[in-house]
Amino acid sequence: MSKEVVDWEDDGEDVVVRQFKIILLGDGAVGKTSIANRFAEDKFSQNYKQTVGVDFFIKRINLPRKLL
Ligand SMILES: Nc1nc2c(ncn2[C@@H]2O[C@H](COP(=O)(O)OP(=O)(O)OP(=O)(O)O)[C@@H](O)[C@H]2O)c(=O)[nH]1
Ligand SMILES: [Mg+2]
Repeated sequence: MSKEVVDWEDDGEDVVVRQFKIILLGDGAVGKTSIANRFAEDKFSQNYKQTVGVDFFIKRINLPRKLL
């Protein structure tokens, strides 16, 4: 799912903001939290802590306009 809004940088240049929501589903202990944590925060832990319910991660990526 993608939502598009126009935002403005401090320097007055307008930027396009696209929001994507990605849902990871799967069997327990297969690495869903780990891959999300690596992507969003570039972290990894060998300790297994079961996710109860759902968990949320947010990642913001700046791309040059020509890639949008
Ligand atoms: N060696 C190795 N271990 C991994 C990798 N990905 C995850 N693990 C380990 O596998 C275990 C389970 O990882 P999680 O990311 O918590 O798994 P999950 O799918 O979120 O599990 P639930 O929340 O119970 O559904 C943890 O101990 C992680 O450290 C990987 O790529 N390599
Ligand atoms: Mg998990």
